[in-house]
Amino acid sequence: MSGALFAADRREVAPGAIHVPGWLDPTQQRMLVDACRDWARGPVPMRSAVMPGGHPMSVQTVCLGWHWQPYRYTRTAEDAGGAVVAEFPEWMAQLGREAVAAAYGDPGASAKYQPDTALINFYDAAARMGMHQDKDERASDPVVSLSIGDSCLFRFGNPDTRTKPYTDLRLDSGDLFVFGGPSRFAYHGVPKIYAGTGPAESGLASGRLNITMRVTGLKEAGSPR
Ligand code: MD3
Ligand code: FE
Repeated sequence: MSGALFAADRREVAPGAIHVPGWLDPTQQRMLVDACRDWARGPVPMRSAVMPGGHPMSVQTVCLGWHWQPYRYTRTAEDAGGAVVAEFPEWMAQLGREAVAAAYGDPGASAKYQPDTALINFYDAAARMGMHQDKDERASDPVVSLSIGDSCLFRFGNPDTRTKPYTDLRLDSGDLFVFGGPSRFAYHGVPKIYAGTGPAESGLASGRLNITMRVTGLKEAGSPR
């Protein structure tokens, strides 16, 4: 329920890492699925980003505001047809502020949260994401994560090593996770998708969608954005 401040059933998994199960209602989930389906078609089509070693990721990604490829952000998608990436919509920034409010219950932190990019990841039943840190951004503002569709095993680690200690938890359709403070640069990954567990009412027939909003801290000179 995105209108509420300081969600009642929030869980602090680690300092600054807050899980809010069932935060998005079914109507919001369906609206986001519909919007992501449009963005996946273009102007930059959803694709599997290719790692520097030449291996494509099993996850498929489309971006808003800034185009991410391992390991940098640009305005145009040189690795995916060359178009200028779709605008990061103000309604999504507002949803991000509501998410920060639900997680931290801090109106100040919520009001000043101005995400300028979203990475939209689609996982089929076989897709995985290995343990990694998100450090291509030039800002340390929180990352807001929204999960829709099939449930997954989410592995939340620590900022120092790719290995243990970590906390394994299940993320379900509608769940919110906010990663800020000391958790912003923690290692994390998605070792498994639980195929066929998503609710039909999300509008996603199969697979898992994850939307992460971020503050890049980037701005090119003379840009109107
Ligand atoms: C913790 N995505 O896009 S979301 C990613 O489910 C990514 O698609 C996963 O990791 C997914 O980079 C995990 C949870 C998440 C996202 C960003 C984080 C956790 C994070 C950044 C810092 C710490
Ligand atoms: Fe990540």
